[in-house]
Amino acid sequence: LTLDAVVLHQVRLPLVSPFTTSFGTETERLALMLEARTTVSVGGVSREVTGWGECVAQEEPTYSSEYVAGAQAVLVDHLLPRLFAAQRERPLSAETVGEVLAPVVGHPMAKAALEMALLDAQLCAAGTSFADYLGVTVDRVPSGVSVGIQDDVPTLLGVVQDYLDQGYRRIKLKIKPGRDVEPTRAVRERFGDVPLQVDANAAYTLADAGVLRRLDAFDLLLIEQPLAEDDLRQHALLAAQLQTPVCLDESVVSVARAADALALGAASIINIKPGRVGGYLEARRIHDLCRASGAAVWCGGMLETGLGRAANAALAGLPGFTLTGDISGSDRFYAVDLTPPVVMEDGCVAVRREPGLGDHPEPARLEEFGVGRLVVEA
Ligand code: OSB
Ligand code: MG
Repeated sequence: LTLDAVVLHQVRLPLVSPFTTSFGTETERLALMLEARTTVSVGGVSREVTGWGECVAQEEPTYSSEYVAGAQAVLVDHLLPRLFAAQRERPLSAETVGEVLAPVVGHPMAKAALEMALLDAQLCAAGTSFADYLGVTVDRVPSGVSVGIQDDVPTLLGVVQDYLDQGYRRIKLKIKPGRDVEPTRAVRERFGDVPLQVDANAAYTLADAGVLRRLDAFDLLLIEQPLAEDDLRQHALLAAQLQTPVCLDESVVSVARAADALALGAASIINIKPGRVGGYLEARRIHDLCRASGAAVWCGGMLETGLGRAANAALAGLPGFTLTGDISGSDRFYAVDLTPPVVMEDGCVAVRREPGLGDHPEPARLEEFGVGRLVVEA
């Protein structure tokens, strides 16, 4: 495949309701969408094929060190020039993008978006769906929902009730210090044995072990990322003090870090987010490692549009994804999406079988929500 140009589209999508985590409240998502214009030769015939990637960096560097403007800068100044130079030596493929970009340290979300766009182009050219590429055989995956921190407990109970009425199969509550034991207790008492887990987004320290131990009373599936991203050893110490299984999100940025986390006992479960680990291919490697090690994984989300959401649903069809993922419909975040919406039905999201990773953004939607557009030619 030859990369002829990449168009970086920035869009601002309003959220249907504010989303609050321990690191802040979002009312809209600034999304960076990559349009890769490529030339692919299939059976000796050259064709122009467009592939799309979604960068899951957020506007501010609060979930991780990446952020939209930084991701755009590293793409334009460092990643794209490396791909353009590499393809003068030999053809590019999604499977070799990782190697070409490896000399640039960090920036997994920016790298992931580029790999995704090339993989999408490759699969569209071949007429292959991402699910078929992965060897996924299931036709749908169970759908869990991540519930932001609410103003008060009655509001939280109303929001959870609404998601359960819609059919979501698992509830994840965002927590932070002071908004942890009581909201979790209230949801457990009101909704009985609903599958329930919590996500702290790194808001605690080991000194908070006493509070976190109180969550053991609520029979949670897991507690996600209680401590800071770098605190692998501290997570191991904490896990030894909790009955609730510890799951890592922010800490796991590669298959190597996943192996470290499992070996240290820092986590028994891993939340796999393709953007955080540098792409869908590294995500699959983490899945394979965990499956071989007997550690459960599930697919996380980053408020993706229908494009990234569909790709996540396909990934979550791999057999090691034994826990319900944050694969709610994209309509749970966006009243109007860039793509036709990904929908939850009967508690599941369908695995897409059309060519590529997901439906491409509609030009009219890009126009409507666009706040910036930059063309970078080879
Ligand atoms: O920690 O899983 C997280 C969204 C943004 C940043 C971090 C997280 C989340 C979510 C959203 O929980 C899950 C989703 O996209 O459905
Ligand atoms: Mg998380």
